[in-house]
Amino acid sequence: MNLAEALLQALKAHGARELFGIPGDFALPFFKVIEGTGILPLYTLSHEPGVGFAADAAARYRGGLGVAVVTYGAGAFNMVNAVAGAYAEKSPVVVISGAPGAEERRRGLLLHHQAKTLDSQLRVFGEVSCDQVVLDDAARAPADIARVLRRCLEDSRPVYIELPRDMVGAECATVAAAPPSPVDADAVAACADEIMERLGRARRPMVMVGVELRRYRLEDKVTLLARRLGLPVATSFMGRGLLADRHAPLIGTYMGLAGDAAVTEAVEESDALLLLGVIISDTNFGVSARHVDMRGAIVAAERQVRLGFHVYEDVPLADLIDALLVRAEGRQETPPPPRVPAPRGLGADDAPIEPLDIAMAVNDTFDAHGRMPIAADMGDCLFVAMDIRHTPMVAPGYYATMGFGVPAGLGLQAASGERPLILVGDGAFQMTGWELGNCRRHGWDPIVIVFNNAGWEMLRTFQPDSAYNDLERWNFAAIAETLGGRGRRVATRRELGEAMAAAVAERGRFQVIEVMLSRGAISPALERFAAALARLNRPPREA
Ligand code: S1T
Ligand code: MG
Repeated sequence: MNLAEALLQALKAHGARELFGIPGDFALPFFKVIEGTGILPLYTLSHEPGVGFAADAAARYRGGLGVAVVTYGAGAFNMVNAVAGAYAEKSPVVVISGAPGAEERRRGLLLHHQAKTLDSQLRVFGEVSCDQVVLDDAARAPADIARVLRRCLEDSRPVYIELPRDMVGAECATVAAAPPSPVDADAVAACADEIMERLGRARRPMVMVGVELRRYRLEDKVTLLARRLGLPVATSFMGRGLLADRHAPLIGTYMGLAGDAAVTEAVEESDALLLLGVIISDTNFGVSARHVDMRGAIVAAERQVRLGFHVYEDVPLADLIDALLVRAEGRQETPPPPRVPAPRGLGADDAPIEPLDIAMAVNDTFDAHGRMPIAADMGDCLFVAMDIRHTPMVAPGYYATMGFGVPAGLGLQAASGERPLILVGDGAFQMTGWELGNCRRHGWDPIVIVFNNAGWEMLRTFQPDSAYNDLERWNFAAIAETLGGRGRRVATRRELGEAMAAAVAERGRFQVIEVMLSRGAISPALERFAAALARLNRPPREA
């Protein structure tokens, strides 16, 4: 077997189910093997940021490997931002880049696509990945590949594989999966005992869940654990969409001053807040009404558990959850509380559309036709998503990059086979919305709601008096038609409801519903978020 086939077989054996990529001359030999062997299906897109976002979304949705394959230099550097977002938000993306061969490296010429040195790219990706390897030795390659793929899955972070083009055909042994990293069973037991003791004597214990639950496929187990322990559960802002489909005792999403007051009170007044797989970030905790006391919390993430002033190392979240389940064995499961109903019943009238109307239209559609997985971009569309019924969702809730939404929705459909709903602002659509032009050849048909408020509205909430936040009103509905989809511009609530029904009814073509919003119209959630930030960032009053 050659090295390229060994790598592809290893990716498949570790759970990868597709590749996203754009070829280039340094990667052509590898792409030829991809096409010739058919070991994994290849979806090419138009621009490498989209390749990275699609691979990231596939990884998040599956709780397993997403794979992005690009050429050296111009291709790989184009994708750094998407991989940085995957790193920040703990998404297990495998980046594979073609590269110059040994002979051409020695020739002493500056090579095309080269930046500062031939190793610059490896150094740059070292900053957005948890492990890296250059496959320049066929004898070492199987062990190197096994090592980085294990790290990718165990750390749930991107890894970087550089594949020199003269190594693709090198004879290579099959990749044997590396054994799981050692776990300190005694530490797991001691930690679980201490947590149970802490929860047992607390007045208001509760759980907050974050993205690691999806990454390590722990949603069912945590639902069972919360029910056995009788603990209410909130998701972090980034964890929105977690525990959807499950009968978890879910009380909502924590957004501090910007969120539901009852959820905020429950989280911030808890005297034993168990954080499972939550990223301790400013977007998850930055707008806390009262600073959440992390010292008093139990923070289980990144293969360690912090309790008060001490840390248990080498305690993977999955092992901890299993140990806690054993200790909660036999307890009477508490039924989930009644769900806070999401806003529904959009009026069929000629009133102009407000952002919250979009959530109502989506909830009505989900009620009538079933839920869809959601890919949301950065902007007010992400805040509107907080008022949409709980459903699996991928969004850049912490790293907060624009451009994620459309390619991520395509990655969702490739990975899940389900028709996704994409929420995207006009500014973000201008960045990567064009990837919709690839839907027809890949058989994708997402429904895309474009929030056209003719501006970078979220920035306007931070800096209202800047004119540069105004954008021209592009005609995204017309653009959709030219890209092979169906486009509808809607300005009233009646038109929005009708467009949603028509979009759901047509399969086989992507649907763009361009919602005309007035400048300055923002969702209640974004309004609260901006007000909270302003309040928290207000300079301390002079004494
Ligand atoms: N560039 C990229 C790649 N990501 C970003 N997050 C930004 C710039 C900064 C930024 C925001 S929100 C925002 C920008 C430019 C405006 C988004 O405009 P649009 O997509 O139309 O959505 P909406 O009008 O609903 O705001 C965040 C704060 O960093
Ligand atoms: Mg906008």
